[in-house]
Amino acid sequence: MVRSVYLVVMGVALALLAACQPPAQLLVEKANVQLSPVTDNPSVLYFTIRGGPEDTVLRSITSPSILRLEMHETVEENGMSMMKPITAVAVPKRGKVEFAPGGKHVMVWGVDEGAKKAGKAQFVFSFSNGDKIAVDAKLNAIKPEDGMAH
Ligand SMILES: [Cu+2]
Repeated sequence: MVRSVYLVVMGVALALLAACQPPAQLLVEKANVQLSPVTDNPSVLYFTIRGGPEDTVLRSITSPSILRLEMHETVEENGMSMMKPITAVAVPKRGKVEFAPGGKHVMVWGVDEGAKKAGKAQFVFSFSNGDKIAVDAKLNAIKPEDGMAH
């Protein structure tokens, strides 16, 4: 009797574990823009992509609030850190692709004033499987004094 109750409890626990597996759904999260304190200097967009049930490729990013966007990757070459434009980024199924400081990032030129006032801008991510994902990115102002720590 005790043993069969134990087995039932185990069965329920396993079923719950299986149910807790997040469904594989392509999504973009943690989108945020670090606004340059200098008007003419580019700002930077960072985010994380969660892979869906199939492999896909990030093809482009657009925004109605941004004049120009460019995907970049920071790479080491001959001991020097430099940025290279990239045009497509593979997103493996159930994988995770991070655009983060020191790696892949999106250069952002010309954030419109309305978006700056609202503190957010919408970006649309287009993938090779036809998915288009719109997300609001928070615009974070970098104070000039943060860049001059003395
Ligand atoms: Cu760059």
